[in-house]
Amino acid sequence: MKTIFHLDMDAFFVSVEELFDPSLKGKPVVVGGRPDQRGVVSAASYAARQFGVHSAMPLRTAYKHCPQAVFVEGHPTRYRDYSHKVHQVLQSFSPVVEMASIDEAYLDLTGSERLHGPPFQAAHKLHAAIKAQTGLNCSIGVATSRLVAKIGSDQAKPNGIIWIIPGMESRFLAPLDVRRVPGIGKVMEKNLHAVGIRKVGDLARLEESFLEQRFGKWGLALAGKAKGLDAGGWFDSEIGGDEDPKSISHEHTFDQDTADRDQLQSTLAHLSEMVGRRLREHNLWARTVQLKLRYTDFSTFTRAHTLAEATQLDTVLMAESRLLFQRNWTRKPVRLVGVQASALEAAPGQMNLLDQATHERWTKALSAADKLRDRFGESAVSLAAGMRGRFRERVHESAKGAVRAPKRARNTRVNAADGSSVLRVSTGSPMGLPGKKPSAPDK
Ligand code: TTP
Ligand code: MG
Ligand code: MG
Repeated sequence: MKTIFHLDMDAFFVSVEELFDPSLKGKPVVVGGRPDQRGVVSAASYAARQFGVHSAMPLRTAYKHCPQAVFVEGHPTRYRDYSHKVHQVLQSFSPVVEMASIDEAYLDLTGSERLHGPPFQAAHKLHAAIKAQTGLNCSIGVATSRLVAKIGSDQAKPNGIIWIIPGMESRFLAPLDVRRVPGIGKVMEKNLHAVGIRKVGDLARLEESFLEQRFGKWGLALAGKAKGLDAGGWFDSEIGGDEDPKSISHEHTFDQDTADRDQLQSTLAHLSEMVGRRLREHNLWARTVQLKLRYTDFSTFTRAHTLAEATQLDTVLMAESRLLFQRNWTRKPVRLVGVQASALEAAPGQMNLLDQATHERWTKALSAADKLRDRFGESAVSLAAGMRGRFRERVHESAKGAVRAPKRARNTRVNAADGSSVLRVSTGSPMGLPGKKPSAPDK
């Protein structure tokens, strides 16, 4: 039997902002941008949540709900730094740690009783260590599966600990709304409601064969989940098993839809640059580059191209996304553009000698640029500098646990001051949280 911890930071972005500006404490605070901007809320303080404000809500709606809130643009580097700090505390606590997003992690503490004491005591120790070393509050769920631990930490919020004693999983889950189960989204919830299933207990009472017949493979996973098992998709794998992302993407939503070719192309250039930076950060090379265009009517077009050689160079990504754009843009106004790198490999592609020389020059130049960015911030250097596609970076994570990002600041979306752009690192896991592919980010 396993002992799994799920730890999630409380109101993470807001809490980090409070460390830098204690006057924010206790106030309704919204991180994500100005109230008149087109982007969405990244994080809301618990005080703001009382007015109905929540992550992923349009900023303008948040303002309607809570005009007295303090709106903060946000500081991506701070959130990454603190995520890193949290990760370090966790690593010093247990060798088996998996960051599942920028502010949450799973730990496998099976067999650690001699070191940390019984599970509840161990959780208290960890809770205190996080507070002491980061100044931040978190909540922890302890259970025999990841799924129940994750649901547990959610129930423990804010600043709490829940231990679901082995054997009590079903009793703990039964009274909860089905929506509390990771992997059950709005659509699934509706489908379940339609057949009279509202609580996890209702789900657990059903025959597996009924669920399978009705919802296919999904149904079987659901049956397992209702019993508190790590069933389906990403939950099946070991903690720390698959740390590499399956794709890396950045998106940008314009403040106003645009059909200006230069603006679109320079935005694409900048997005390519951001993707290249993440590839280098993760030591990955991409074989496939994908362009995404969303038009005014929300119709979304994606087209991918597979390269002869895997790359992590901004210049190659730029050229590819530009070509895809030139071939496919309908000239209608665009709401959102995105660049995604996938088919990720741990090594660069083979190159002929001529290419290799150019490649090496660029690799050197880019690594110098990355160092400058590490020191002076994302906007310090850009190939696309001077072009109209530049925008200030703002971190924004995608819908609740929707993606799983790799070792470092996984799972960040990046918004821009003049609209929003999105970085996603996803494992492309077909179902369930947190491996699920994120849905439309700018809805
Ligand atoms: P969450 O852990 O989902 O939320 P939270 O930490 O703000 O609050 P809670 O106490 O309920 O855990 O997300 C972590 C951070 O990720 C959050 O502070 C901001 C960011 N985020 C977004 O940018 N967009 C989103 O849609 C969500 C859900 C989170
Ligand atoms: Mg959190
Ligand atoms: Mg979280």
